[in-house]
Amino acid sequence: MSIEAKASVVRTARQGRVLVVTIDNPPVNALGVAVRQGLQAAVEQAEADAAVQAVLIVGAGKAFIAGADIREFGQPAQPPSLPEVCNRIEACGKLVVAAIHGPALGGGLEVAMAAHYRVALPAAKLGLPEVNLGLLPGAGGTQRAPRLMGVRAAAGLMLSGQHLGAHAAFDAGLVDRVAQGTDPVAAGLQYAEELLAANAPVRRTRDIAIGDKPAALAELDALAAETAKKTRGLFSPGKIVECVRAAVELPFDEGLARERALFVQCLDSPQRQGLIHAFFAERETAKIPEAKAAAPRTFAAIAVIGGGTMGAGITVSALDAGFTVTMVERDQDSIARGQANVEKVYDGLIAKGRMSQDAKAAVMARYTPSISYDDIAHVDLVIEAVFEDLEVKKAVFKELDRVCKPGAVLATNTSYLDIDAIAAATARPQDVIGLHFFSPANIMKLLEIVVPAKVSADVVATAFELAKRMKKIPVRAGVCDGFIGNRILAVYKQVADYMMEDGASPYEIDEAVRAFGYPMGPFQVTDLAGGDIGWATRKRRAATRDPKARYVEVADRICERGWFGQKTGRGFYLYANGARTGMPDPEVLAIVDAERAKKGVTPRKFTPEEIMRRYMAAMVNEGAKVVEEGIALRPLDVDVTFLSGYGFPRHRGGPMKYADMVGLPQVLADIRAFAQEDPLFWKPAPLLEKLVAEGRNFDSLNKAD
Ligand code: 3H9
Repeated sequence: MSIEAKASVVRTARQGRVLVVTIDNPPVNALGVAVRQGLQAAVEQAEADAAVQAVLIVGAGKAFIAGADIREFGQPAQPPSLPEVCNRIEACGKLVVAAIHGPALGGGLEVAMAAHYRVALPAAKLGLPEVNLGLLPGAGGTQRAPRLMGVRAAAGLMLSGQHLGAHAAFDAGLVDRVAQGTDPVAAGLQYAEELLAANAPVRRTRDIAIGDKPAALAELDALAAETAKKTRGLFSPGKIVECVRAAVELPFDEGLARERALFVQCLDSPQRQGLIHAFFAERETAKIPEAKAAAPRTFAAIAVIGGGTMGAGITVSALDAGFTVTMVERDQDSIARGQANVEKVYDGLIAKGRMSQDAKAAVMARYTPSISYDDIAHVDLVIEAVFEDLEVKKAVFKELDRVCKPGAVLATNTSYLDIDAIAAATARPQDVIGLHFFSPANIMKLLEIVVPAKVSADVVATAFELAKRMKKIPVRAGVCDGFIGNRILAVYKQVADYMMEDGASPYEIDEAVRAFGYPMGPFQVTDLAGGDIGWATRKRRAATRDPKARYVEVADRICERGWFGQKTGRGFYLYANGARTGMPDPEVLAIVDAERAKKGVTPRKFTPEEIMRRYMAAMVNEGAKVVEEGIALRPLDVDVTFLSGYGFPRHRGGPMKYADMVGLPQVLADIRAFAQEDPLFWKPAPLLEKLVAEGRNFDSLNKAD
């Protein structure tokens, strides 16, 4: 790093008797090595200059400091370390004030807590979100936060990763004052001058005593148990509680040493790798070729065709993002149901005290029900969410083509149908795109943006802009049966079926998948979604299925009995008296046994590890095919699809990152071994073979331009 670069990321300027230290390291003032060096040098400068009586630390741009530079983790450490910098700030013999006007997160808040006084402006956001990255606050945060805000509140802040606004931070004891305005230099200088005028002492957080230690320790015991239960399988939350315990039990410096040791353990954990991969991957998915090639079209008025569960969820998403929405249904009864579906969401919020009647009325004022396509001639963007049938959708698009103004974006929410064929039903295929929302659409973060052959770049850019306004995580996908997510799902679901027929019970499979970190196993998901949906798809595909391909009939036998899962009280599990958690069903096991007998299968045992090896190998292999065919732009797009739409455990980073961590040679060896039993199903993806031959991993493709 050159001297000029070091100088530019941390600037100092004396204003009267206050040395203003400005961190200017776009985009978020992360604490990279140059910033750490600059901060330390600024403190030395202040100590050495007799004209300086106080130091003011501020951030340039929108943030105070967003934390350590996450990109440096896993790289060789470069001095000074952030804990050293924080200690140096705290030890300063002159008053140090931090003025916070934006995000002060992780290491950023740790810098602020090492300062002697803190003032927050209205847009400040304070938090210790390291837990979301598999880490703990490692620059004194676990020792200083309990001293400033109390043991319970500090542990809560670190375990939740939540951000506090200026007033909440003041109430919590994290800041000393809330100032008005947006200029941290003005607010900070005013505060520093007042402190100097009042002869305020240098006040070090490390010197604050933690009161009532026995009570605090008892609270921590309870919290440790609760955390172990709630964050099942996660490494850093337990370590955070240990650090807070050290803050109570040990002198400050010993507490810091304990924090350091546990921080390094977190840093070295695979969970840290997985979670940081997820953080960056979610930001990368929006970087697509079309966004560079074209600007989004302007849009404000949206139409949603269909008022079922999906249409209503999309409508709520659009209303929440501030758009006007016209919902179109085929008749009065259907539109009444559609409107009721929308209102039900808001009424639920009102019942929970999270929305007022007035707020609901204000949102619903932007909603217009209609039973005529002619009412949407003015809209800028249409999202079709009708029955999943190609002919039905084509008919809708013919109507849209007839009524919509030129330049309107026409989107379909299909989850697997051929969007090129839908686009061909119109005279304007350049305006037609896929927007695959996930149910419930107002809650689920994933939005697969499916790009058909003839769509123009500005329509793709518009879809990404819509995702941003709706606070969704967009992933660009190509057209194929099931796009990225459902295509891969179909394959690993098949493997689950094979294992069931070969000897593992559905309950053992679900348990192994949950132990891996999923909230639910595949058979539980089937019961939740409704077995009839998959059954209909299987019947539809029966004619085109390869007669040589293995086909497991257990699910069909279950559906034939009318057992469609939770909604019918019975599926793979039994749901007695409307229970939402199912119980294993001996009759299902008998059906599985009968199918095995029919096929002449002698059941064998599967360990949870064997189950997951097959499950993941199938997922990764199909993921590699999806990347190779250009259905997903990069492996990270597959990762984000599964993290935000399919419950893949975030700390494992997504299926492709997981494969990288296991090692691609291992995954390929597994696939080749399984291929001995069923070569038709287990065909190694050529991309996987190529990467292994070249000694590369999937991540090397994420970095390629
Ligand atoms: C830590 O502090 C550990 C310490 O306790 C101990 C150390 C010893 N580093 O999100 P955005 C990039 S751990 C590097 O789109 P927004 C981001 O990738 C850290 N880069 O903007 C993106 O880059 P690009 C604890 C970072 O306005 C760009 O900045 N802190 C970092 O929606 C804009 O980001 C956190 O976990 C970083 N720390 O949201 C906070 N942060 O343009 C993490 C962001 O190339 N950050 N980038 O895609 C955030 O929560 C949000 O970024 C923030 C802004 C709220 C700040």
